[in-house]
Amino acid sequence: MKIGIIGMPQSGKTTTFSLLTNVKLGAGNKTNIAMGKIPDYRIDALSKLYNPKKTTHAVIEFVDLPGYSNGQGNNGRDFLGILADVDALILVIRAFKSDTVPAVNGIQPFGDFNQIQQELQIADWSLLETRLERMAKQRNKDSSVEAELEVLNKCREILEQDLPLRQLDLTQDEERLIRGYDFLTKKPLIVAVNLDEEQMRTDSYPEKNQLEQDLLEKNIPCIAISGQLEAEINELDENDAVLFMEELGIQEPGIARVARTVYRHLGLISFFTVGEDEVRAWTVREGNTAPEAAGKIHSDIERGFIRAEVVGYEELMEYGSIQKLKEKGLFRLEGKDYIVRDGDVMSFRFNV
Ligand SMILES: Nc1nc2c(ncn2[C@@H]2O[C@H](COP(=O)(O)OP(=O)(O)OP(=O)(O)O)[C@@H](O)[C@H]2O)c(=O)[nH]1
Ligand SMILES: [Mg+2]
Repeated sequence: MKIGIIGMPQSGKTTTFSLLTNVKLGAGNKTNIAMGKIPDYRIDALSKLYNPKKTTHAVIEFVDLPGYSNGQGNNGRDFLGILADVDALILVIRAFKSDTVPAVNGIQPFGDFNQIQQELQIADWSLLETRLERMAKQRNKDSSVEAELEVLNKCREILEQDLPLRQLDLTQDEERLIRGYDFLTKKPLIVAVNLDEEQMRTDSYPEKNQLEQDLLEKNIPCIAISGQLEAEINELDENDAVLFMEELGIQEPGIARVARTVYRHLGLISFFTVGEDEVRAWTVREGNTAPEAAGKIHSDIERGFIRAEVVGYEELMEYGSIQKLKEKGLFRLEGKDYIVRDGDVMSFRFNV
């Protein structure tokens, strides 16, 4: 799972990347890649319960990209090549005011959103046109391209209406036909608006209503963050951090919500393994079966899968131990067709 972080120059992409991945970087206009933890109160609570030697969160790979430069140079092949490869996009939009950090087009969050959206649509459009031209030549020789051509024409209609391809309802078969194209406006998108302290306190920034309304209509999650404040919060010890956040009227840094929203937006869920050595979160897709979950740990466990021992996170926290859950009849043995639920605490019986 790889997530690209994009946005206008000097919007706070690298700051966001550093917060997500805990990798310290100076400002700089280059591509950075690192793994970031997905914050989860459940893994923290399980870790307190078991006091293991090691606690391991679910992780996602984040890619910090250079900023758009109003179509000058940066949107070249390298840039688009990296973008084609990611599973989802975080778009960082600048709202913060600063005398020292220049904003290319002034502070206009909705305007910036529209511009980036346009750029992505244009990239998809040129990909589509190239493909359509090539297919027009193949057409009389090969009839199998007909179905694909039909879907591509649907895509063209959407782009011609100035809309992202995400808005297009396709059947599974149709999806399969165009999966290989890696259209940018088909990728799940999450918007992170980067606010300054005053905007955070007053819960307001320029063009807020327009932006939020538009994103709501497009079903795109919009999360307020504050790069600078959250970097400061990171430097504090836990008690001071809590006090500072209380004072700001927030329960947790926005960045934690960004990470979790990306995770959920991609249809990902966590199951846990617990013990004295390690408490660990594992990532599976919604709808995955118990053997598929076992396969995340080791392919041998998937191959030799016999049964999964399952308890729910909530029940485990309520009763405090798996032994108690056995006594209460809340301990389950599940077979190979079992669909994993978010928060399942599992161990596997297998033979190899
Ligand atoms: N005042 C203020 N400054 C910020 C905030 N977030 C980031 N900055 C500053 O803005 C500058 C740019 O931040 P970066 O995170 O490097 O932005 P970027 O989008 O990665 O920039 P490029 O990669 O050059 O396009 C840095 O000097 C940051 O310290 C914020 O919330 N408030
Ligand atoms: Mg940067």
